[in-house]
Amino acid sequence: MRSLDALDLLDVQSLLSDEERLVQDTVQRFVNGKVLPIIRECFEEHRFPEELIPEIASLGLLGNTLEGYECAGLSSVCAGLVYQELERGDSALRSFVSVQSSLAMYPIFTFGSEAQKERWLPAMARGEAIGCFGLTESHGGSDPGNMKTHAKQDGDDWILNGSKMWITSGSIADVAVIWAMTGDGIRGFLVEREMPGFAATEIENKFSLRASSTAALFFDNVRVPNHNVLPDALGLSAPLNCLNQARIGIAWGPIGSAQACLHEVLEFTRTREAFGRPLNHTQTIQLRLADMARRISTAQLLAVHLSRLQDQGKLHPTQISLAKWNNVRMALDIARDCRDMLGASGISAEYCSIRHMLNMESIITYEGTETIHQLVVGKELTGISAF
Ligand code: TGC
Ligand code: FAD
Repeated sequence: MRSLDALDLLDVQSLLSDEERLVQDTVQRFVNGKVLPIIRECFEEHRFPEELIPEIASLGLLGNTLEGYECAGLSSVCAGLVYQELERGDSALRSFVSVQSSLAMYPIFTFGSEAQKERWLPAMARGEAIGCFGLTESHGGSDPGNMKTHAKQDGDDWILNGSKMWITSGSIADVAVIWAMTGDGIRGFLVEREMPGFAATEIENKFSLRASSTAALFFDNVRVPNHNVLPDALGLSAPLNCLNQARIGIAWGPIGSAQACLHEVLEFTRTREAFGRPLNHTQTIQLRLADMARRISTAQLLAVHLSRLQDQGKLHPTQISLAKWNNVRMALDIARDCRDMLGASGISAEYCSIRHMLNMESIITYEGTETIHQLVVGKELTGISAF
């Protein structure tokens, strides 16, 4: 009997088109050749590998699903496979591409004026301009409708005051998509790096996503011209719409992390001996490995189905919440279990499981915590908002 691929027991590969496999193979080669050799050092040094941006851009990964403006126009499944492969390397790479594509370029593409699109999108697709997305504030990210950052019109300009916290790519961004309360409701502002009164401070000493840049942003009477306001974004639904895009990527990415951990622990338990036999000869170890394969396989099927629905224009936000919750929980549990199965070695950065485990502690929190997504599903089932 033929043997199955341990990282794809249900042969999800067979559900992919030739184009989808080509995209996956291309990013897989990039991650193997350029990311894996340096990522441990980046994590230890608390450094985002900015030197990879030109190649990420040349592969067409920035603004990957957008049409025109030098973007690749990929399907949702292709984009998902991109995120899966990047996160197999490290969540920091997926985070960077996800923020640039879904949270900075997407709102400009969807809510921006033609002049804003022409100015920013081609440069962002080429990786020559970096973007970030500022929604969360320090007093609480789960309830963004309660934001304090505000903007007031002053002639042809807006005066922006407030702050944002935990902003991926915040300190390397040329343009920040900032969501602020106005007299009419929440609006999106394109705040440029050099605007007087705008400051970004890198958040140091993170134990998670150490290879990612995360910043606090401050706005002290920043004068933003009216032509930098996103004309078609009004209300909380605009940033939440962007989050839908990014959360689909997060349903895919952690599959890559979980596969990396399982791959590592399969090799370790094959060669590590205890009580006179390799670990993988014991029932408990096999049971744990089998459970990982079960959970990865169901997450893969879920992700493919979710993206096919999106490509058909049939995806509902609650379905995205269910998938983000399920797939991140899957990867966090698997990374923690792999860390344990590696014994003491598992606490060393020589093995990737602890890095993925620590990263997953951010992924389960950002883009809506696990609890928020559970409550979204609860609301769908009961009709009652229990936030
Ligand atoms: P609620 O009253 O339910 O809704 C307000 C308006 O928004 C609409 N809406 C949505 N629209 C699009 N997509 C969705 N998923 C939507 N959910 C709701 C809704 O229809 C309504 O529209 P309208 O026209 O009637 O005004 O809002 P609520 O205040 O009760 O909050 C709902 C809740 C809790 C689900 C929402 O606030 C939420 O998702 N909270 C979590 C916040 C979050 O995810 N923040 C992420 C920040 S960005 C980030 O983490 C990036 S990490 C990036 C990386 O490094 O990869
Ligand atoms: P809180 O909202 O204060 O929640 C604290 C706890 O309370 C959580 O366990 C939560 O689930 C729980 N809770 C909240 N409400 C309820 C309720 N009603 N019922 C029960 N429990 C509840 N944000 C951006 O805008 N842009 C970014 O680029 C970005 N990047 C990030 C990068 C990293 C590495 C991290 C860690 C975060 C990032 N975030 C970003 C912020 C992220 O979106 C928020 O951390 C997240 O939304 C949760 O907000 P909070 O941390 O303020 O937690």
